Amino acid sequence: MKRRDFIKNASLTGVGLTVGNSLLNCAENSSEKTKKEMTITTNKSKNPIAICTWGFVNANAKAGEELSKGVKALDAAIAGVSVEEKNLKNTTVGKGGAPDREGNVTLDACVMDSNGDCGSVVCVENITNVAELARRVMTETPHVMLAGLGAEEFAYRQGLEKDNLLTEASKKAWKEWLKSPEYKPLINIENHDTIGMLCMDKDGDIAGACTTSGLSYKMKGRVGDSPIIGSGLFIDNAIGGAVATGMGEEIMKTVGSFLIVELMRNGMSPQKACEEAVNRITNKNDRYKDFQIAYIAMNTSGDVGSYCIHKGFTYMKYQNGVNKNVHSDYFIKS
Ligand code: SD4
Repeated sequence: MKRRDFIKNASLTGVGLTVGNSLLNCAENSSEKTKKEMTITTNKSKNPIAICTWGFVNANAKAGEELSKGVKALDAAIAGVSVEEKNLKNTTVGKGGAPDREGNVTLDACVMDSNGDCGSVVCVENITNVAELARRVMTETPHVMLAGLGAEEFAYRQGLEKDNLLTEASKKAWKEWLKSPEYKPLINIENHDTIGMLCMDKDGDIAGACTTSGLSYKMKGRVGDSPIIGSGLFIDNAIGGAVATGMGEEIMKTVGSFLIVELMRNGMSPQKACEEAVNRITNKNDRYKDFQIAYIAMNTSGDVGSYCIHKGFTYMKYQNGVNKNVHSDYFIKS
C-alpha cells in the first residue's frame, strides 16, 4: 500500500480523527507562530544551493549540477550522496565502509522531503545505495523506518542489487584493528566521512539525505544518529534544514538537527542555531573534548551556517556554479 492510501485509511479511524482534531486546535491557537512562518516563507530563495558535510567535492558538485538543471531537491540530494556510497575509498559510507568489530559492514541512511515525508533504513547489509533505499521506504511503504534483514529483503523486492560491501582494503584494516581492538574513535580522522546533504531547488524547496556506515568497529547492531529523523537530519520546508556528523550517541541525546530547525523557527540564523546545538552538548557533557560533533544548516532564504566542537571540520557549498570548501567555526579555540 502506498503511504498516501495508508494515511487516508488511518484518518478514517477514531485515532486518525482525534489526532486530526488536536492538530486543528493547535493550529487555531498558534496563529502568531503561523504568521511568523509565513514571513519566513515569503523570503524564500529560488537560487539552487547544495551543501554537504566534509570535503566531498564530487558528491556536492553532482547535487549542485542536478539542481541547476531543475531537478527537485530530494532527487538531487540522493544523486549527490550516492557518489560517496559508491566511492570505495570512503571508509565510512556505502561500499568500502569500515565493518563492525565482527567484520560485518552495516549501513544507516535517511532522507527527508520538502513535504515533511521521510524514510530511513538502519543496520542494512549488502546494499550500497541505502539513501535510495530509505527513499523507497518513504514512497513505497506505509512506514518510516526499516531495519536489518527486513530492509535488505525490501531492497531486493525493489530491484536494488546485492553487493559485498567489505572491500579487501577494509578487511585488511579491520584485521589490523583486531590485533589490539581498542575502541576509541579518532577525532576528524576516523569519523570524517559521513555524508549529510541539504539541497534547495529552483522552486525554493528544501530536502536532504544522510548516509553512513557509522563508527568503525562499532558493536554489532549499533546504530548512530545518521538514520534517525531529527537527530542526523531534519527538514521543515517553511523554515530550513540541518544535518549532523560526528559522535552519533551525543547528537541523539540532544536531537540535534530538529533542535537547529526549531531554533531557526524562533528566529536564529543557521549559524547561531548550529552554535547553540553544539553548546547544548558541550554544556552538558564534560567529555566533549574526546569527540567531534559538527552541524550544517540552511534556511529558506538560502543562508547557510555550520559549527563543530573541534577545529578541522569543513563542508561543501555549491551555488551559482561554484562549488567551494568552507572551513567551519569551532568551539575549542585552544
Ligand atoms: C554515527 N554520525 O554513526 C555517525 C558517524 C559520523 O562522520 O558522522 N561519521 O554516529
